[in-house]
Amino acid sequence: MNVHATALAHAHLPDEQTSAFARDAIDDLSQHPKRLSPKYFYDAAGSELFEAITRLPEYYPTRTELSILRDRGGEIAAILPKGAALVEFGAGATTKIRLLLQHCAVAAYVPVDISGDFLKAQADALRRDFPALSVHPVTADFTTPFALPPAIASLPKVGFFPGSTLGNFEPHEACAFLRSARDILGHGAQMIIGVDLEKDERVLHDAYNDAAGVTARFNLNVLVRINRELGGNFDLSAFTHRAIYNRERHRIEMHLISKRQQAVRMLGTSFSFRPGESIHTENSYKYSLERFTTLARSSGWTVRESWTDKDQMFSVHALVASD
Ligand code: AVI
Repeated sequence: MNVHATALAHAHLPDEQTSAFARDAIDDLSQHPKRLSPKYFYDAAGSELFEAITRLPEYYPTRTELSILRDRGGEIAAILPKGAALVEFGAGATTKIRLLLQHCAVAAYVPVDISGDFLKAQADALRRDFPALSVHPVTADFTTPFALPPAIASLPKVGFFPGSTLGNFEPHEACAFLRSARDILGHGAQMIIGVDLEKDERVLHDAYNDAAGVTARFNLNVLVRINRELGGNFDLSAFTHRAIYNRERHRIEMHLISKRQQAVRMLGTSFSFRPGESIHTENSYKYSLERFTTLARSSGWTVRESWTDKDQMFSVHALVASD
């Protein structure tokens, strides 16, 4: 038995999701350099911390994207086909889609998310507020292929992917996601996507190292989850949050840095940390308009139109599937 199988055999894992988390955590902490996947930030506490991040004075992306959707929502909606089905990849709160819905004659809305309960609650609220809209939630991991509801088969499709979640993908993953979205949406599809832009390093640094320490708590939450869900014994006070801008790779990197020499146990496996050693927890890629256009083109999409705020902090693009 290899180290991972041994650890899993020792653990009494309640469900498939926990065992995937266990496998990934053990694999990733066995790498050099150590890492953990950002997808494990988002349990209930992590999702609340992320919501708190979006309200921080230093964290410009959410409010800037909202201001673009508010100011240019009419223009964006005007280029969408009438009677279309809007398919939102990774639907969270419905604040952003509402800014489009109020301007356009969309026939159907398909929010796609892994969290079925949350989706259902959001779908019910939308049905109440937009009685003419047919809402078809799909519970699925939107990064892997999934089937669209048969009810929207004959409608023109428009993808919606706000929030610069694309930036949390490695460039090859971003390309694979955009290709897969094109395959799912089909011939003639369009897509509205929010992408964070490259900018002054100080602004980026502050957005991911906020003075109130919310991003630090968000980052450390992955260790809280390992302790609670995988029986880990991480001492949270022995790790510190660090976010740096990697200029060559155009990305913010988030790390958890070990303050001292220490050993941590999880699922029967021990991991040792040197003082200053990092667990790399997240990348947030920032694009120039040119680099995003190139990425879109190489993923089967053409940029039809782009909107930015007046300070060019954030961008929203309308893409059309290339033939
Ligand atoms: C979800 N995602 C787009 C956020 C970002 O800015 O990359 C996640 C985040 N990480 C730290 N702060 C916010």
